[in-house]
Amino acid sequence: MPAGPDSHLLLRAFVDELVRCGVTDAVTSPGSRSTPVVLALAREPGLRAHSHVDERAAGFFALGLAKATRRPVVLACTSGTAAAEYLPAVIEAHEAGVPLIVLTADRPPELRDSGAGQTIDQVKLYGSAVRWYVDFGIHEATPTAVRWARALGCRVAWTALGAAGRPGPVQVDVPLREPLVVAPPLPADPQPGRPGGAPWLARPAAAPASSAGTLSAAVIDHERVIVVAGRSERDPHLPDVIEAFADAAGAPLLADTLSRARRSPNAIAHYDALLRDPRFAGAQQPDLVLRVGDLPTSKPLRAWLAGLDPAIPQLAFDPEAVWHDPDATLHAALSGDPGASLLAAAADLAERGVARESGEWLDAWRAADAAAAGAIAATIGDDALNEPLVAATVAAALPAEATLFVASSMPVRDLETFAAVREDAPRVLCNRGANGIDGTVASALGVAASGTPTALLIGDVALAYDHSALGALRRDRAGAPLTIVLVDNAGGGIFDFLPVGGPDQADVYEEHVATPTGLEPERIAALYGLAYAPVTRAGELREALGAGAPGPRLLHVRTDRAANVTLHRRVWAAVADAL
Ligand SMILES: Cc1ncc(C[n+]2csc(CCOP(=O)(O)OP(=O)(O)O)c2C)c(N)n1
Repeated sequence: MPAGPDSHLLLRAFVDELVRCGVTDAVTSPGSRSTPVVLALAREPGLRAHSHVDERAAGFFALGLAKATRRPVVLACTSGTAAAEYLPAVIEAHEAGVPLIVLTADRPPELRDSGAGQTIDQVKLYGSAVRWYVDFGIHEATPTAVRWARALGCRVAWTALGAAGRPGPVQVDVPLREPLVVAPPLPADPQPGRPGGAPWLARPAAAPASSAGTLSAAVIDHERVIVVAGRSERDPHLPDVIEAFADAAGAPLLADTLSRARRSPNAIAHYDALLRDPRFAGAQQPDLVLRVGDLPTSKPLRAWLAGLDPAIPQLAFDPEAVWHDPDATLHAALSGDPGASLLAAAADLAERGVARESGEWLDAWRAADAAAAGAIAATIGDDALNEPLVAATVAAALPAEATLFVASSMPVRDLETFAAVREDAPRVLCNRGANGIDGTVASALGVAASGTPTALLIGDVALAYDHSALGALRRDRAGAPLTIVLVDNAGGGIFDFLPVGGPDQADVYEEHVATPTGLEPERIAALYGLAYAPVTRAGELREALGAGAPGPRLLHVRTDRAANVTLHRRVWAAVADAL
């Protein structure tokens, strides 16, 4: 009966192929059943193996690392509830299109449904949130079986990278029989990999499809084109191309910071505040809308797009058929690759002499954006920190080579509203697939583990939720280049904007909705060995963020929830006045 050495040989070949397909990182969690999987990963010279005690944190750490490196990251855990702890990260990866390879160690079939310890039904554990579920099975390590394991490794990697249409998570359930540990050395590989480090099964990239023809024809037929750019994390060249296209089309570019395109002369930074003004929103009607990436978070922007005359064509790139169209406004979901299509369309427009660089339409948006910027600056000030000023300062002060991870709730909204246009804007990442506040710290740690200096802008409830992920710092000999900027308004500040409170429900509201945590950030920092500093002035924050990337630290900004709502309302009024 196949057992210990067979599993090791097969897993070693499988992992070897993952590396040949470009995988560089794995995240393990402790257990005994998973030992053969963990050994195969940790002993593989081509992999960096990270360790997290808590599988929920491990999942989000891998997610952050996969976003930062744009490569699939492997997760490996033992059987039972350990595997279930990956679910939130798997869901986020599914929704956001992030490649993960989830290896769940399992009992062999004869130990299932028989009262054996730590055994649950792991078959298709993540339901429809994975691109593929596959059972590794238990095999004798014959040359044929090892060849199969090699091909499987490649299929798993290519599927995670989007071979089935869209990148995302893949689950490989790995049943293992005892003995789980075998004395080295292992027998020789019955089927070594292909020469030159090539994968067993290659998947040459196809030339990207283009929707350039549709696009340039649409632009030629319309004068008042608007480009809306939302979250897109995979193609590092996309912001350049969006910029070139908007320029050629003479189009204002409503660029969410998550698009990284808020940096060109066409970029309109303050669309959220501008579109809150009904006069402006009514007057500035486009005759063609083009969306690239996810739909931004801004409610006024979404409402404005939904409220446009249905005859106005709205197009969106959707090569992976995710159908982001909650208000059913789209006329066409373009199947071509956004980068290739926009580049070709911009060239086409230039060739036909359509290039519109500027004009009344774009100038009106630019003038309004400048007026909004002035009104915002005058209202939020530039010294004593408040929540909008924290977001604006972080966006302006981070070094260009840093990555900003931004938490859901007010941080992502404030960044969208208050970050200015910046030519060398740093990359911004956020868990916007399912908008959870869980796993934010672990995700940012994963980004930092890629080596990039990382700042995390986060609220106090989200920090309380996930600070245990920082435990990994105590075990990380290298020390993560992570700066946490904590906006501490003693509870979920976002709920103060919503009609969920009121004087009659104040007690229930505080206890069950706002949920101030009572945790002391200084103690959280001390627990995990982070440097700690309270920050009250924009200058201090700027200086701290600009100063390279020292070891992990927590910058603590205290704010007030009620004052924050008032300030936001004053900003919106000031912008409307300025227009
Ligand atoms: C896993 C999960 N649970 C609950 C929520 C609902 N939720 C959205 S925002 C929020 C409060 C966040 O508070 P905080 O992190 O302090 O940020 P602030 O609202 O103050 O900006 C909660 C609980 C969620 N998005 N995800």
